[in-house]
Amino acid sequence: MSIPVQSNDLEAQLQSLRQEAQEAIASTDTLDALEQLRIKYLGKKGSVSRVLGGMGKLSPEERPKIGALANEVKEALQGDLDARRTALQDAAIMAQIESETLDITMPGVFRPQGHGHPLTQTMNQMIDVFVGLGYTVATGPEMETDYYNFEALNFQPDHPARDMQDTLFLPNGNLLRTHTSSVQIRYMEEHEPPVRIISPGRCYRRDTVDATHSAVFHQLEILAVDEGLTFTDLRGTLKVFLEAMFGDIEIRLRPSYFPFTEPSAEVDVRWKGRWLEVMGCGMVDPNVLKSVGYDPEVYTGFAAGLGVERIAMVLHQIDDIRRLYASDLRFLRQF
Ligand code: 2NL
Repeated sequence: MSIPVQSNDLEAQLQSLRQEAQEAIASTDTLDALEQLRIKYLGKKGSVSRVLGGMGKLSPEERPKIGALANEVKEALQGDLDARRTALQDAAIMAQIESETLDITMPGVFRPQGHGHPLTQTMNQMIDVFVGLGYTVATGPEMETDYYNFEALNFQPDHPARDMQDTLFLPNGNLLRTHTSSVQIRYMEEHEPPVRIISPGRCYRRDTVDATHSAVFHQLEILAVDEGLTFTDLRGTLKVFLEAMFGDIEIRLRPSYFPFTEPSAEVDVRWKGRWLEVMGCGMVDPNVLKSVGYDPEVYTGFAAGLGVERIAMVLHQIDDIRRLYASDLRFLRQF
């Protein structure tokens, strides 16, 4: 017969266990170590369970007392573990906040603010005026066929612009577009009137470079096709456009010639006391309308074209076209 376990012994064991565990919990400073303590004291095979294992040897009267004490110790330790866990987690968050604090009073990294190139600015300004008038921006390829660059635009086979001296032809038989009219031909092929488009873009000519000529330059063309459009509509549209660009100025139209318009005119603006030629224009030649499948008995159209460099040079009093391509910041920063 085994000697009955004294309830005093178990009580003392539980009390000292509680004491020991509470000290251990209080001095733990990592969550991992805390978890190890939970396993050690409250786990299935932990210290408290081990003490309770001895209860079988107690007398029935003593069991409830020890059982109650064991539960009390368990709950107390669980409470201590929870409180300690919360404290450690809070401390970890505080440490993280502390280490990640952003000092918004620190001076930032200086990034110089750039701006558009004067050519781009001029181009955008012009596009804005026409978009405001309800025009759509059309773009197309810079490498073109003879058909889109010349034939559809009513250039005769022997027209001087088709000469190798004037146009950059490519080994594959194509060419670099000499104007953006080709874009408008492509657009008309795909759309029925009414047409209101502008075609801005880069063009190429076999020019010897000097103060006013560049082999690469930029054009903006304007095209409207509808029933009943007249030369008056053309003049009115150009007046609104040129006043938006140059301010309150007089304009003048002089007779001229283009293969793709009839009649044709050069447009001058009264600028700083002189007449300055700024663009060409005219009524779309019936042959051009026919080549895109429009009936010239039903529709009329007006068109105009200008060199963006020229407009930028007039507006900003730039004396040499080459300054626009030299990427000299001392020049570009002025705009
Ligand atoms: C200039 C003159 C002009 C056009 C361009 C055009 C386009 C089509 C049909 C008819 Cl699809 N005309 N464009 C018309 C007149 C003048 O440009 O001096 N450009 C720099």
